[in-house]
Amino acid sequence: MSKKGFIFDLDGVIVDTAKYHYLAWKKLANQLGFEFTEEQNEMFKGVSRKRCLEILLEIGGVKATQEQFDTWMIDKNVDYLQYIEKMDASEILPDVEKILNFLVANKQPIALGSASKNAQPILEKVGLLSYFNAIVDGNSVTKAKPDPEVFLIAANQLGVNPQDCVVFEDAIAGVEAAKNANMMAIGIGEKDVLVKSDFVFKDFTELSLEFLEGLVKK
Ligand code: B16
Ligand code: MG
Repeated sequence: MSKKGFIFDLDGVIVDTAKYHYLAWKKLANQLGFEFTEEQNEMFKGVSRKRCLEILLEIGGVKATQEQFDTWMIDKNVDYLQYIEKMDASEILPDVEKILNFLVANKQPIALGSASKNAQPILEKVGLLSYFNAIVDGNSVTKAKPDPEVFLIAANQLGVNPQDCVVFEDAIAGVEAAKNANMMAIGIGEKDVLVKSDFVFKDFTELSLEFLEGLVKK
């Protein structure tokens, strides 16, 4: 089998932390005196914490000083971390381990490519950290998805050419980032949302090992 690089987004691909991000953002919105809906939270997927707060304040029509902005970023994260603290392996999305085990068994390098600054502790909590040969997260990038930076750094750390990398993503901006990096993008989610993906699967239960084997051999 040839050597490919497999790069996984975290939130929405490996674990569903969007619900915890939502609760933490909603709490902040309520404290500032406005509502924040689950529908609005969709816009936050794959988006950096800083950009999320900017959008949240736009939704609420709230103007912030730099000091308030920085404080609210910290408040939201402190609240979010309380949810993360309670995470365990039961929160791994269906069949993620099946895919990771197959890749390890076939000696395929694996990287994480996430916007989250909390990626490492989350992987530790759910017990998946040891699968990853490289971790590129919100602490190591300067440009947010759809910029390809996060995935290009991951390919570089794996020692694999970008065109030989396969990215699993649940966010539109993430799929765009993968395509901007000249990589194959596999959308995890809805076909009519992740339209720029090369392939889309609702979740990993729909992605067969035969399909994966085909990608490795390509
Ligand atoms: P943090 P991903 C993204 O992770 C989330 O989808 C997004 O909602 C969140 O705002 C972002 O991480 C930053 O997370 O506040 O933990 O640094 O989907 O790129 O794995
Ligand atoms: Mg995501």
